[in-house]
Amino acid sequence: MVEAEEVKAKALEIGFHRVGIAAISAQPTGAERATRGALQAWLAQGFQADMAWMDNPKRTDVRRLMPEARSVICVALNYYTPHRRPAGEQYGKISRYGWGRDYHRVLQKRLKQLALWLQAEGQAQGELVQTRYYADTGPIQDKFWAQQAGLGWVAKNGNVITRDYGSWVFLGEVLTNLALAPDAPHTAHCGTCTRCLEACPTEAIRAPGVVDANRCIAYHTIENRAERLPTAIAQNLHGWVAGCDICQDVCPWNQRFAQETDVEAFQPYPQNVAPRLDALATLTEAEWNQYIELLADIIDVSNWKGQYEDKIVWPDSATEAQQQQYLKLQQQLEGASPELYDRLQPEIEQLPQPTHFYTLRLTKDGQQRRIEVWPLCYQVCCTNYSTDRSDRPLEVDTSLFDPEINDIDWIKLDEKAKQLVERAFAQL
Ligand code: B12
Ligand code: SF4
Ligand code: SF4
Repeated sequence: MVEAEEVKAKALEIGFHRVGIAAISAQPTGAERATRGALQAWLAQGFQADMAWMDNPKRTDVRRLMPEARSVICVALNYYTPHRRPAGEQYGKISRYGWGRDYHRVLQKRLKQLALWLQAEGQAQGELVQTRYYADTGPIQDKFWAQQAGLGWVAKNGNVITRDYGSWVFLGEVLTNLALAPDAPHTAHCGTCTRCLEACPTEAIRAPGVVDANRCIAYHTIENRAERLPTAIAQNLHGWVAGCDICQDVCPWNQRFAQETDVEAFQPYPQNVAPRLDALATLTEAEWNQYIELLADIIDVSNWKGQYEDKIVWPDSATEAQQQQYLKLQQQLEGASPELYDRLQPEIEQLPQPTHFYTLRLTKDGQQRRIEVWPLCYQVCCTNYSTDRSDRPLEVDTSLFDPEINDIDWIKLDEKAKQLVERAFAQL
Protein backbone atom coordinates (compact mmCIF):
# COMPACT_ATOMS: atom_id res chain seq x y z
CA MET A 1 0.00 0.00 0.00
CA VAL A 2 1.35 3.44 -0.94
CA GLU A 3 1.94 5.39 2.28
CA ALA A 4 1.43 9.12 2.94
CA GLU A 5 5.09 9.59 3.88
CA GLU A 6 6.28 8.14 0.54
CA VAL A 7 3.92 10.46 -1.33
CA LYS A 8 5.19 13.49 0.56
CA ALA A 9 8.82 12.54 0.03
CA LYS A 10 8.15 12.18 -3.70
CA ALA A 11 6.37 15.55 -3.88
CA LEU A 12 9.34 17.28 -2.25
CA GLU A 13 11.74 15.42 -4.55
CA ILE A 14 9.74 16.69 -7.56
CA GLY A 15 10.37 20.18 -6.24
CA PHE A 16 7.22 21.25 -4.40
CA HIS A 17 8.00 23.37 -1.38
CA ARG A 18 5.14 22.22 0.84
CA VAL A 19 2.94 19.14 0.72
CA GLY A 20 0.12 17.94 2.96
CA ILE A 21 -2.82 15.58 2.80
CA ALA A 22 -6.51 16.04 3.58
CA ALA A 23 -8.98 13.16 3.84
CA ILE A 24 -12.23 13.06 1.88
CA SER A 25 -14.84 11.50 4.14
CA ALA A 26 -17.98 9.77 2.87
CA GLN A 27 -20.09 12.82 3.79
CA PRO A 28 -18.99 16.50 3.79
CA THR A 29 -17.42 17.52 7.10
CA GLY A 30 -18.48 20.54 9.17
CA ALA A 31 -15.53 22.52 7.74
CA GLU A 32 -16.62 21.68 4.18
CA ARG A 33 -20.19 22.71 4.91
CA ALA A 34 -18.97 25.99 6.39
CA THR A 35 -16.79 26.77 3.38
CA ARG A 36 -19.67 25.88 1.05
CA GLY A 37 -21.81 28.38 2.97
CA ALA A 38 -19.08 31.03 2.66
CA LEU A 39 -18.82 30.46 -1.11
CA GLN A 40 -22.60 30.59 -1.53
CA ALA A 41 -22.78 33.84 0.47
CA TRP A 42 -19.95 35.25 -1.70
CA LEU A 43 -21.84 34.33 -4.88
CA ALA A 44 -25.15 35.62 -3.52
CA GLN A 45 -23.56 39.04 -3.04
CA GLY A 46 -22.29 39.03 -6.63
CA PHE A 47 -18.64 39.14 -5.49
CA GLN A 48 -17.69 36.91 -8.43
CA ALA A 49 -18.33 39.84 -10.86
CA ASP A 50 -18.30 38.34 -14.38
CA MET A 51 -16.64 35.07 -13.34
CA ALA A 52 -19.85 33.07 -13.86
CA TRP A 53 -17.77 29.88 -13.86
CA MET A 54 -17.30 30.31 -10.10
CA ASP A 55 -20.93 29.26 -9.63
CA ASN A 56 -20.43 25.57 -10.28
CA PRO A 57 -21.94 22.98 -7.89
CA LYS A 58 -18.80 20.83 -8.23
CA ARG A 59 -16.80 23.56 -6.52
CA THR A 60 -18.72 23.00 -3.31
CA ASP A 61 -18.31 19.23 -3.25
CA VAL A 62 -15.09 17.57 -4.29
CA ARG A 63 -16.94 14.23 -4.47
CA ARG A 64 -18.71 15.45 -7.61
CA LEU A 65 -15.35 15.99 -9.28
CA MET A 66 -14.11 12.49 -8.57
CA PRO A 67 -16.51 10.16 -6.74
CA GLU A 68 -13.74 7.63 -5.97
CA ALA A 69 -11.47 10.24 -4.37
CA ARG A 70 -10.51 9.55 -0.74
CA SER A 71 -7.62 12.03 -0.32
CA VAL A 72 -6.51 15.42 -1.56
CA ILE A 73 -2.73 15.76 -1.83
CA CYS A 74 -2.13 19.52 -1.61
CA VAL A 75 1.07 21.17 -2.74
CA ALA A 76 2.52 24.67 -2.67
CA LEU A 77 5.16 26.03 -5.02
CA ASN A 78 7.12 29.08 -3.89
CA TYR A 79 7.46 31.75 -6.60
CA TYR A 80 9.06 34.63 -4.69
CA THR A 81 12.14 36.40 -6.05
CA PRO A 82 13.66 39.40 -4.27
CA HIS A 83 13.39 41.80 -7.24
CA ARG A 84 11.93 45.23 -6.61
CA ARG A 85 9.73 47.28 -8.90
CA PRO A 86 11.34 50.62 -9.72
CA ALA A 87 9.47 53.78 -8.74
CA GLY A 88 8.27 56.15 -11.48
CA GLU A 89 5.24 56.62 -13.64
CA GLN A 90 7.07 55.42 -16.72
CA TYR A 91 6.79 51.87 -15.36
CA GLY A 92 3.71 49.67 -15.27
CA LYS A 93 3.32 47.23 -12.37
CA ILE A 94 2.93 43.55 -12.96
CA SER A 95 2.24 41.36 -9.94
CA ARG A 96 4.90 38.88 -8.88
CA TYR A 97 2.90 35.88 -9.94
CA GLY A 98 3.21 37.00 -13.58
CA TRP A 99 6.91 37.90 -13.62
CA GLY A 100 8.21 34.55 -14.77
CA ARG A 101 6.82 31.68 -16.77
CA ASP A 102 3.09 30.89 -16.78
CA TYR A 103 2.62 29.14 -13.44
CA HIS A 104 -0.16 26.84 -14.65
CA ARG A 105 2.34 25.11 -16.88
CA VAL A 106 5.09 24.88 -14.30
CA LEU A 107 2.70 23.56 -11.67
CA GLN A 108 0.87 21.24 -14.03
CA LYS A 109 4.05 19.58 -15.22
CA ARG A 110 5.04 18.74 -11.65
CA LEU A 111 1.55 17.63 -10.66
CA LYS A 112 1.45 15.30 -13.64
CA GLN A 113 4.78 13.84 -12.58
CA LEU A 114 3.41 13.19 -9.09
CA ALA A 115 0.18 11.68 -10.44
CA LEU A 116 2.03 9.36 -12.84
CA TRP A 117 4.42 8.28 -10.07
CA LEU A 118 1.45 7.45 -7.81
CA GLN A 119 -0.15 5.33 -10.52
CA ALA A 120 3.09 3.49 -11.25
CA GLU A 121 3.79 2.95 -7.54
CA GLY A 122 0.27 1.57 -7.07
CA GLN A 123 0.70 -0.77 -10.02
CA ALA A 124 3.99 -2.05 -8.62
CA GLN A 125 2.17 -2.84 -5.38
CA GLY A 126 -0.85 -4.39 -7.11
CA GLU A 127 -3.14 -1.42 -6.41
CA LEU A 128 -5.24 0.50 -8.92
CA VAL A 129 -4.45 4.14 -8.17
CA GLN A 130 -6.69 6.76 -9.77
CA THR A 131 -5.68 10.43 -9.89
CA ARG A 132 -6.88 13.83 -11.10
CA TYR A 133 -4.79 16.91 -10.70
CA TYR A 134 -5.52 20.64 -10.69
CA ALA A 135 -3.29 23.69 -10.98
CA ASP A 136 -5.91 26.42 -10.60
CA THR A 137 -7.57 24.67 -13.49
CA GLY A 138 -10.84 23.28 -12.18
CA PRO A 139 -13.80 23.82 -9.86
CA ILE A 140 -12.02 23.02 -6.62
CA GLN A 141 -11.34 25.32 -3.69
CA ASP A 142 -7.54 25.34 -3.64
CA LYS A 143 -7.25 27.51 -0.53
CA PHE A 144 -9.72 25.56 1.58
CA TRP A 145 -8.02 22.23 0.84
CA ALA A 146 -4.56 23.72 1.39
CA GLN A 147 -5.63 24.78 4.88
CA GLN A 148 -7.23 21.38 5.58
CA ALA A 149 -4.01 19.67 4.50
CA GLY A 150 -2.00 21.82 6.90
CA LEU A 151 -0.08 23.93 4.33
CA GLY A 152 -1.16 27.30 5.73
CA TRP A 153 -4.25 29.33 6.57
CA VAL A 154 -6.77 31.31 4.55
CA ALA A 155 -5.70 34.77 5.66
CA LYS A 156 -7.57 38.06 5.90
CA ASN A 157 -6.09 39.19 2.57
CA GLY A 158 -7.82 36.25 0.85
CA ASN A 159 -4.64 34.25 0.23
CA VAL A 160 -3.18 31.18 1.91
CA ILE A 161 -0.15 32.08 4.01
CA THR A 162 2.46 29.43 4.74
CA ARG A 163 4.78 29.82 7.72
CA ASP A 164 7.88 29.16 5.61
CA TYR A 165 7.22 31.17 2.47
CA GLY A 166 4.44 33.63 3.28
CA SER A 167 1.69 33.79 0.64
CA TRP A 168 4.01 33.82 -2.38
CA VAL A 169 3.03 30.26 -3.26
CA PHE A 170 0.88 28.73 -5.97
CA LEU A 171 -1.47 26.00 -4.85
CA GLY A 172 -2.26 22.75 -6.61
CA GLU A 173 -3.64 19.34 -5.74
CA VAL A 174 -3.87 15.71 -6.77
CA LEU A 175 -7.09 13.87 -5.95
CA THR A 176 -6.67 10.16 -5.47
CA ASN A 177 -8.72 7.10 -4.53
CA LEU A 178 -5.96 6.18 -2.03
CA ALA A 179 -6.98 6.65 1.60
CA LEU A 180 -3.77 8.29 2.84
CA ALA A 181 -3.08 9.33 6.44
CA PRO A 182 -4.24 12.97 6.65
CA ASP A 183 -2.49 15.96 8.23
CA ALA A 184 -4.12 18.28 10.74
CA PRO A 185 -5.67 21.48 9.35
CA HIS A 186 -3.53 24.61 9.81
CA THR A 187 -4.49 27.13 12.48
CA ALA A 188 -4.93 30.82 11.54
CA HIS A 189 -2.27 33.38 12.49
CA CYS A 190 -3.45 36.80 11.36
CA GLY A 191 -4.28 37.68 14.94
CA THR A 192 -5.41 41.26 15.39
CA CYS A 193 -3.51 42.52 12.32
CA THR A 194 -5.58 44.36 9.71
CA ARG A 195 -2.81 45.83 7.53
CA CYS A 196 -4.08 44.33 4.28
CA LEU A 197 -7.63 45.55 4.83
CA GLU A 198 -6.36 49.07 5.41
CA ALA A 199 -3.87 49.04 2.51
CA CYS A 200 -6.27 47.91 -0.22
CA PRO A 201 -6.85 51.09 -2.27
CA THR A 202 -10.28 50.03 -3.52
CA GLU A 203 -11.64 48.54 -0.28
CA ALA A 204 -12.03 45.20 -2.02
CA ILE A 205 -11.56 43.16 1.15
CA ARG A 206 -15.10 43.56 2.44
CA ALA A 207 -14.55 41.44 5.56
CA PRO A 208 -11.52 39.42 6.70
CA GLY A 209 -10.80 36.91 3.91
CA VAL A 210 -13.72 38.02 1.74
CA VAL A 211 -12.62 39.68 -1.51
CA ASP A 212 -15.19 41.37 -3.74
CA ALA A 213 -13.86 40.89 -7.28
CA ASN A 214 -15.89 43.91 -8.49
CA ARG A 215 -13.58 46.12 -6.46
CA CYS A 216 -10.34 44.18 -6.82
CA ILE A 217 -7.60 45.54 -9.11
CA ALA A 218 -6.39 41.99 -9.68
CA TYR A 219 -9.78 41.04 -11.10
CA HIS A 220 -9.97 44.09 -13.36
CA THR A 221 -6.47 43.68 -14.74
CA ILE A 222 -6.55 39.88 -15.15
CA GLU A 223 -10.09 38.65 -15.66
CA ASN A 224 -12.29 41.58 -16.65
CA ARG A 225 -12.86 41.73 -20.41
CA ALA A 226 -15.15 44.76 -20.35
CA GLU A 227 -14.15 47.66 -22.55
CA ARG A 228 -13.97 50.19 -19.76
CA LEU A 229 -12.99 49.83 -16.16
CA PRO A 230 -15.31 51.28 -13.53
CA THR A 231 -14.12 54.81 -12.71
CA ALA A 232 -13.50 53.91 -9.05
CA ILE A 233 -11.03 51.25 -10.20
CA ALA A 234 -9.48 53.19 -13.10
CA GLN A 235 -8.75 56.08 -10.73
CA ASN A 236 -7.12 53.79 -8.18
CA LEU A 237 -5.09 51.48 -10.38
CA HIS A 238 -1.82 52.80 -8.92
CA GLY A 239 -0.01 51.75 -12.08
CA TRP A 240 -1.03 48.06 -11.92
CA VAL A 241 -1.40 46.56 -15.37
CA ALA A 242 -1.54 42.86 -14.48
CA GLY A 243 -2.71 41.69 -11.05
CA CYS A 244 -2.09 43.53 -7.81
CA ASP A 245 0.19 42.66 -4.90
CA ILE A 246 -0.62 45.43 -2.43
CA CYS A 247 -2.40 43.28 0.16
CA GLN A 248 0.45 40.75 0.04
CA ASP A 249 3.29 43.29 0.04
CA VAL A 250 2.08 44.85 3.29
CA CYS A 251 1.69 41.53 5.10
CA PRO A 252 4.19 41.06 7.93
CA TRP A 253 4.36 37.32 7.23
CA ASN A 254 5.54 38.05 3.70
CA GLN A 255 7.95 40.72 4.87
CA ARG A 256 9.57 38.31 7.33
CA PHE A 257 9.34 34.87 5.81
CA ALA A 258 9.52 35.22 2.02
CA GLN A 259 12.35 33.11 0.59
CA GLU A 260 13.78 33.21 -2.90
CA THR A 261 12.43 30.40 -5.06
CA ASP A 262 14.70 27.74 -6.52
CA VAL A 263 12.36 27.33 -9.51
CA GLU A 264 14.32 28.74 -12.42
CA ALA A 265 11.14 29.25 -14.48
CA PHE A 266 9.93 31.82 -11.94
CA GLN A 267 12.94 34.07 -12.35
CA PRO A 268 11.41 37.20 -13.87
CA TYR A 269 11.59 38.23 -17.46
CA PRO A 270 13.30 41.61 -16.85
CA GLN A 271 10.70 43.59 -18.76
CA ASN A 272 8.01 42.22 -16.41
CA VAL A 273 9.57 43.73 -13.31
CA ALA A 274 10.10 47.10 -14.95
CA PRO A 275 8.01 47.36 -18.12
CA ARG A 276 8.85 50.69 -19.75
CA LEU A 277 6.63 52.43 -22.20
CA ASP A 278 9.43 54.01 -24.17
CA ALA A 279 11.16 50.68 -24.74
CA LEU A 280 8.40 49.86 -27.18
CA ALA A 281 10.20 51.74 -29.85
CA THR A 282 13.46 49.81 -29.53
CA LEU A 283 12.34 46.50 -30.99
CA THR A 284 13.23 45.80 -34.58
CA GLU A 285 11.10 44.91 -37.56
CA ALA A 286 12.87 41.56 -37.68
CA GLU A 287 11.74 40.75 -34.15
CA TRP A 288 8.16 41.44 -35.14
CA ASN A 289 8.36 39.32 -38.18
CA GLN A 290 9.77 36.55 -36.06
CA TYR A 291 6.89 36.97 -33.67
CA ILE A 292 4.33 36.66 -36.41
CA GLU A 293 6.02 33.55 -37.75
CA LEU A 294 5.87 32.02 -34.31
CA LEU A 295 2.24 32.99 -33.99
CA ALA A 296 1.43 31.41 -37.32
CA ASP A 297 3.15 28.22 -36.19
CA ILE A 298 1.37 28.15 -32.88
CA ILE A 299 -2.04 28.57 -34.42
CA ASP A 300 -3.24 26.41 -37.25
CA VAL A 301 -4.25 29.53 -39.12
CA SER A 302 -6.41 27.88 -41.73
CA ASN A 303 -8.90 26.47 -39.24
CA TRP A 304 -9.14 28.94 -36.43
CA LYS A 305 -11.70 31.74 -36.33
CA GLY A 306 -10.42 34.87 -34.68
CA GLN A 307 -12.20 37.63 -32.85
CA TYR A 308 -10.27 40.67 -31.77
CA GLU A 309 -10.97 42.68 -28.62
CA ASP A 310 -9.46 45.86 -27.27
CA LYS A 311 -9.70 46.96 -23.65
CA ILE A 312 -8.73 50.50 -22.68
CA VAL A 313 -7.31 51.39 -19.28
CA TRP A 314 -6.96 55.07 -18.38
CA PRO A 315 -4.25 56.56 -16.20
CA ASP A 316 -5.31 57.93 -12.79
CA SER A 317 -4.93 61.51 -14.04
CA ALA A 318 -7.43 61.25 -16.93
CA THR A 319 -10.70 63.05 -16.24
CA GLU A 320 -13.98 61.80 -17.70
CA ALA A 321 -14.04 64.78 -20.10
CA GLN A 322 -10.49 64.06 -21.31
CA GLN A 323 -11.35 60.41 -21.88
CA GLN A 324 -14.42 61.36 -23.95
CA GLN A 325 -12.39 63.89 -25.91
CA TYR A 326 -9.65 61.33 -26.63
CA LEU A 327 -12.15 58.76 -27.90
CA LYS A 328 -13.94 61.37 -30.01
CA LEU A 329 -10.70 62.51 -31.64
CA GLN A 330 -9.59 58.92 -32.23
CA GLN A 331 -12.85 58.26 -34.03
CA GLN A 332 -12.33 61.29 -36.24
CA LEU A 333 -8.85 60.03 -37.07
CA GLU A 334 -10.21 56.91 -38.70
CA GLY A 335 -10.26 57.57 -42.41
CA ALA A 336 -9.16 61.20 -41.91
CA SER A 337 -7.39 63.09 -44.69
CA PRO A 338 -3.64 63.76 -44.13
CA GLU A 339 -4.46 67.42 -43.34
CA LEU A 340 -7.04 66.51 -40.74
CA TYR A 341 -4.69 63.88 -39.30
CA ASP A 342 -1.92 66.48 -38.85
CA ARG A 343 -4.34 68.76 -37.08
CA LEU A 344 -5.85 66.15 -34.75
CA GLN A 345 -2.75 64.21 -33.83
CA PRO A 346 -1.05 66.93 -31.71
CA GLU A 347 -4.34 67.52 -29.90
CA ILE A 348 -4.59 63.82 -29.09
CA GLU A 349 -1.01 63.70 -27.87
CA GLN A 350 -1.70 66.42 -25.33
CA LEU A 351 -4.37 64.30 -23.64
CA PRO A 352 -3.62 61.56 -21.06
CA GLN A 353 -2.86 58.42 -23.06
CA PRO A 354 -4.69 55.20 -22.24
CA THR A 355 -3.19 51.72 -22.35
CA HIS A 356 -4.72 49.16 -24.70
CA PHE A 357 -4.98 45.50 -23.80
CA TYR A 358 -5.59 43.42 -26.86
CA THR A 359 -7.15 40.02 -26.69
CA LEU A 360 -7.68 37.62 -29.53
CA ARG A 361 -10.25 34.95 -28.98
CA LEU A 362 -9.84 32.00 -31.29
CA THR A 363 -12.30 29.18 -31.76
CA LYS A 364 -12.16 25.92 -33.63
CA ASP A 365 -14.41 22.87 -33.19
CA GLY A 366 -15.66 24.02 -29.81
CA GLN A 367 -12.14 24.68 -28.56
CA GLN A 368 -11.13 28.13 -27.51
CA ARG A 369 -7.82 29.81 -27.29
CA ARG A 370 -7.13 33.25 -26.01
CA ILE A 371 -4.11 35.27 -26.95
CA GLU A 372 -3.43 38.23 -24.78
CA VAL A 373 -1.30 41.05 -26.03
CA TRP A 374 -0.13 43.35 -23.29
CA PRO A 375 1.41 46.37 -24.97
CA LEU A 376 2.90 47.65 -21.74
CA CYS A 377 5.05 44.62 -21.27
CA TYR A 378 5.16 43.98 -25.00
CA GLN A 379 4.50 40.33 -24.66
CA VAL A 380 2.03 37.82 -25.88
CA CYS A 381 0.63 35.17 -23.63
CA CYS A 382 -1.05 32.26 -25.32
CA THR A 383 -3.54 30.50 -23.13
CA ASN A 384 -5.21 27.31 -24.10
CA TYR A 385 -8.33 26.50 -22.18
CA SER A 386 -11.22 24.15 -22.55
CA THR A 387 -14.57 25.65 -23.52
CA ASP A 388 -16.12 24.36 -20.32
CA ARG A 389 -13.49 25.57 -17.94
CA SER A 390 -15.51 24.32 -15.02
CA ASP A 391 -15.80 20.74 -16.10
CA ARG A 392 -12.30 19.37 -16.51
CA PRO A 393 -8.78 20.34 -15.74
CA LEU A 394 -7.16 22.65 -18.23
CA GLU A 395 -5.49 20.52 -20.84
CA VAL A 396 -2.74 22.10 -22.81
CA ASP A 397 -3.24 20.64 -26.24
CA THR A 398 0.38 19.98 -27.04
CA SER A 399 -0.46 18.79 -30.55
CA LEU A 400 -1.03 22.45 -31.41
CA PHE A 401 2.35 23.48 -30.11
CA ASP A 402 5.69 22.76 -31.54
CA PRO A 403 7.74 21.54 -28.54
CA GLU A 404 10.32 24.23 -29.12
CA ILE A 405 7.77 26.98 -29.50
CA ASN A 406 5.97 25.63 -26.45
CA ASP A 407 9.06 26.57 -24.54
CA ILE A 408 8.73 30.20 -25.61
CA ASP A 409 5.31 30.91 -24.23
CA TRP A 410 6.09 34.56 -23.74
CA ILE A 411 7.12 36.32 -26.86
CA LYS A 412 8.32 39.87 -27.25
CA LEU A 413 6.34 42.13 -29.48
CA ASP A 414 5.92 45.82 -30.17
CA GLU A 415 3.14 48.24 -30.99
CA LYS A 416 2.97 46.92 -34.51
CA ALA A 417 1.64 43.67 -33.14
CA LYS A 418 -1.89 44.91 -33.40
CA GLN A 419 -1.66 45.53 -37.12
CA LEU A 420 0.42 42.41 -37.74
CA VAL A 421 -1.93 40.20 -35.82
CA GLU A 422 -4.95 41.76 -37.46
CA ARG A 423 -3.38 41.21 -40.85
CA ALA A 424 -2.68 37.58 -39.98
CA PHE A 425 -6.28 37.08 -38.97
CA ALA A 426 -7.67 38.88 -41.96
CA GLN A 427 -6.33 35.90 -43.91
CA LEU A 428 -8.50 33.45 -41.98
C1 B12 B 1 -11.67 33.54 -8.07
C2 B12 B 1 -10.19 33.74 -7.81
C3 B12 B 1 -9.72 35.05 -7.75
C4 B12 B 1 -10.64 36.26 -7.75
C5 B12 B 1 -11.29 36.39 -6.34
C6 B12 B 1 -10.25 36.40 -5.20
C7 B12 B 1 -10.62 35.63 -3.99
N1 B12 B 1 -9.85 35.85 -2.93
O1 B12 B 1 -11.55 34.83 -3.96
C8 B12 B 1 -9.66 37.39 -8.16
C9 B12 B 1 -9.66 37.54 -9.68
C10 B12 B 1 -9.96 38.76 -7.54
C11 B12 B 1 -8.33 36.79 -7.74
C12 B12 B 1 -7.21 37.55 -7.44
C13 B12 B 1 -6.02 37.02 -7.01
N2 B12 B 1 -5.66 35.74 -7.02
CO1 B12 B 1 -6.91 34.31 -7.38
N3 B12 B 1 -8.05 32.82 -7.50
C14 B12 B 1 -9.33 32.64 -7.62
C15 B12 B 1 -9.73 31.16 -7.60
C16 B12 B 1 -9.97 30.70 -9.05
C17 B12 B 1 -10.96 30.81 -6.73
C18 B12 B 1 -10.94 31.42 -5.30
C19 B12 B 1 -12.31 31.29 -4.66
O2 B12 B 1 -12.84 30.20 -4.51
N4 B12 B 1 -12.90 32.44 -4.30
C20 B12 B 1 -14.25 32.46 -3.78
C21 B12 B 1 -14.25 32.71 -2.28
C22 B12 B 1 -15.62 32.54 -1.64
O3 B12 B 1 -13.46 31.73 -1.77
P1 B12 B 1 -12.36 32.00 -0.66
O4 B12 B 1 -11.66 33.27 -0.78
O5 B12 B 1 -11.61 30.72 -0.65
O6 B12 B 1 -13.38 32.16 0.58
C23 B12 B 1 -13.00 31.80 1.83
C24 B12 B 1 -12.92 32.92 2.77
O7 B12 B 1 -14.06 33.74 2.63
C25 B12 B 1 -12.94 32.09 4.00
N5 B12 B 1 -13.56 32.69 5.14
C26 B12 B 1 -14.82 32.57 5.53
N6 B12 B 1 -14.97 33.18 6.69
C27 B12 B 1 -13.74 33.68 7.06
C28 B12 B 1 -13.31 34.37 8.16
C29 B12 B 1 -11.95 34.76 8.28
C30 B12 B 1 -11.50 35.43 9.50
C31 B12 B 1 -11.03 34.48 7.22
C32 B12 B 1 -9.63 34.95 7.29
C33 B12 B 1 -11.48 33.76 6.10
C34 B12 B 1 -12.83 33.38 6.04
O8 B12 B 1 -13.68 30.92 3.71
C35 B12 B 1 -14.07 30.95 2.40
C36 B12 B 1 -14.17 29.61 1.80
O9 B12 B 1 -12.93 28.90 1.88
C37 B12 B 1 -8.44 30.51 -6.98
C38 B12 B 1 -8.09 29.13 -7.52
C39 B12 B 1 -9.00 28.05 -6.95
N7 B12 B 1 -9.46 27.18 -7.81
O10 B12 B 1 -9.26 28.01 -5.77
C40 B12 B 1 -7.33 31.54 -7.31
C41 B12 B 1 -6.25 31.85 -6.23
C42 B12 B 1 -6.97 32.07 -4.94
N8 B12 B 1 -5.68 33.10 -6.67
C43 B12 B 1 -4.43 33.19 -6.44
C44 B12 B 1 -3.67 34.38 -6.64
C45 B12 B 1 -2.16 34.24 -6.64
C46 B12 B 1 -4.33 35.60 -6.79
C47 B12 B 1 -3.68 37.00 -6.70
C48 B12 B 1 -2.66 37.11 -5.58
C49 B12 B 1 -3.03 37.36 -8.06
C50 B12 B 1 -2.43 38.76 -8.09
N9 B12 B 1 -1.26 38.97 -7.56
O11 B12 B 1 -3.03 39.65 -8.61
C51 B12 B 1 -4.93 37.89 -6.45
C52 B12 B 1 -5.17 38.10 -4.95
C53 B12 B 1 -6.42 38.85 -4.64
C54 B12 B 1 -6.89 38.57 -3.22
N10 B12 B 1 -6.64 39.50 -2.32
O12 B12 B 1 -7.46 37.50 -2.95
C55 B12 B 1 -3.87 31.94 -5.81
C56 B12 B 1 -3.60 32.21 -4.33
C57 B12 B 1 -2.40 31.47 -3.79
C58 B12 B 1 -2.36 31.57 -2.29
N11 B12 B 1 -1.20 31.61 -1.73
O13 B12 B 1 -3.40 31.59 -1.65
C59 B12 B 1 -5.00 30.90 -6.08
C60 B12 B 1 -5.22 29.86 -4.98
C61 B12 B 1 -4.60 30.20 -7.41
C62 B12 B 1 -3.58 29.10 -7.19
N12 B12 B 1 -3.94 27.84 -7.38
O14 B12 B 1 -2.46 29.36 -6.81
N13 B12 B 1 -8.41 35.45 -7.65
S1 SF4 C 1 -5.25 42.45 -4.83
FE1 SF4 C 1 -5.13 44.72 -4.61
S2 SF4 C 1 -7.22 45.45 -5.03
FE2 SF4 C 1 -7.36 43.21 -4.67
S3 SF4 C 1 -7.78 43.00 -2.52
FE3 SF4 C 1 -5.57 42.98 -2.67
S4 SF4 C 1 -4.92 45.12 -2.44
FE4 SF4 C 1 -7.11 45.12 -2.83
S1 SF4 D 1 -1.58 41.75 6.53
FE1 SF4 D 1 -2.10 41.02 8.58
S2 SF4 D 1 -4.31 40.55 8.46
FE2 SF4 D 1 -3.57 40.74 6.38
S3 SF4 D 1 -3.07 38.65 5.76
FE3 SF4 D 1 -1.18 39.53 6.57
S4 SF4 D 1 -1.19 38.98 8.76
FE4 SF4 D 1 -3.26 38.64 7.99
